[in-house]
Amino acid sequence: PSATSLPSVLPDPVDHQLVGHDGKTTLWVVFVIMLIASAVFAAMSWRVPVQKRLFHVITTLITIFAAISYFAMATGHGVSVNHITLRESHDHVPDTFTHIDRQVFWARYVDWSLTTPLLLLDLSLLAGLNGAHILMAIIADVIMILTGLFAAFGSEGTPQKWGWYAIACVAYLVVIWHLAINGRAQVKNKSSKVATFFGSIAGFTLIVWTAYPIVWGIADGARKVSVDGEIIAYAVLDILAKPVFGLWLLLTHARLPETNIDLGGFWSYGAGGE
Ligand code: RET
Repeated sequence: PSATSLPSVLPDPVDHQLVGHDGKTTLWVVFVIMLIASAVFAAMSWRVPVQKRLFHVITTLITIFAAISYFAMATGHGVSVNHITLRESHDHVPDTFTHIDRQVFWARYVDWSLTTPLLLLDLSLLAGLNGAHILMAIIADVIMILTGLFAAFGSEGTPQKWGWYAIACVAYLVVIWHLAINGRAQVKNKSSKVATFFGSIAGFTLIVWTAYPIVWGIADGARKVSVDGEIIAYAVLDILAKPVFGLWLLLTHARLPETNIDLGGFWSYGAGGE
């Protein structure tokens, strides 16, 4: 064979971007943190009658889902490899190809599609949003997570990846709209202490949540960060968004009786009167 045909005989180079030791350790550590947080939140609910446990139930479920998802990822489940082909054109020789095989932990998106609606429910109930606005915020949120999952597996060099990402960002703006605009307007009907608390915890949520699409863009999108770096970044955000958020919410709920909501009906059915 002539020298020019050699490149096509050699296999294209493949860059394997996989989880390493630090990533694995981080996944296990966060699993344990989520487990402890779930136990603490469940224990905090024992001191209140069942009718008043809605925030406890929602918040404990959030960390339980996260613990399950982190167990999956730490043991090597809930992960797939995204095969990316990068084509390089040259002037006088045939195009060459580089391949990247990067792990995508899809278990995250399963976690987020269940936990972010529950986090929104916590905030919506605190603000006193009506059912219609809660439903729209949650549906926009689920669209955001699922289109984000499609973006994570989108092909390079087609509108797939960044197209899905853009759609997810629009859905995120709808979520923010419901939380920041409608939530803030609605919470004014509650006591000023509740309004102040909602302002703080919703502001915290907005900052933490907005870091997710930024991490995604740098790590998954542009692949400027290793898989381990991505795991560590999401670990920090997940701890802020779930255990820290939950502890703040439940501790404040315990000392601010104005945050109680009258659920009645199904929630208290058969639980006995006052
Ligand atoms: C993605 C990528 C596509 C664009 C956008 C995203 C937003 C994700 C968010 C995730 C929040 C997760 C939380 C987890 C709890 O622990 C899917 C990353 C907008 C906002 C709060």
